[in-house]
Amino acid sequence: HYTFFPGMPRWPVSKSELTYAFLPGNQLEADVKSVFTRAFERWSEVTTLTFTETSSYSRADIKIGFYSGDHGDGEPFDGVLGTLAHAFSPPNGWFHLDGDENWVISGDLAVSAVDLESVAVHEIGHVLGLGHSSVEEAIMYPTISSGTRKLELASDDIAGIQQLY
Ligand code: TQI
Ligand code: ZN
Ligand code: ZN
Repeated sequence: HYTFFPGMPRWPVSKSELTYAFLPGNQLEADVKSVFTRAFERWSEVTTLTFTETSSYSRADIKIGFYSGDHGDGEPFDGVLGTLAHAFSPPNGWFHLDGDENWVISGDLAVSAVDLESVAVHEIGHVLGLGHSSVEEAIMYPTISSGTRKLELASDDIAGIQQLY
């Protein structure tokens, strides 16, 4: 079953049009950006929320960045595997990915490779206010079998997000 963060934080009702931006300096390829577009779409399809990329990092609601090791928020990344990414509860908007992972966009999930889109869909759930789910099929389940991709929201994820928004 789905959970929320303590106190059930969410983005304000007045803010259903959320913006996101990529950390200036990350210089992401178009195919990396389209992974995030698709990941956001999965959540906008089942809510009244919309997600639009903006070039203003400072004004964006959701701030996406790839970082290595200690990056100043008290939650350092740890190199290959271990922690892959983290996101903070609303209305913080920070969505950080471990730049040391062997991120895969499409194709072979070789040993130690991590599927970017699967992680993005999961972290967006956190950015929106979902905690972890006990349902194994759920995107918000806290672990994923290595070498697999999990992209489809489960009915549990949908019930959780529709309770919040
Ligand atoms: N990162 C953890 C996660 O996002 C960070 C975390 C641990 C966390 N406990 C939390 C975040 C409680 C919010 C609330 O879950 S992770 C997976 C999965 C991670 C793991 O790097 O371990 C995914 C990130 F599910 F595959 F194991 C994304 Cl999809
Ligand atoms: Zn961080
Ligand atoms: Zn998680």
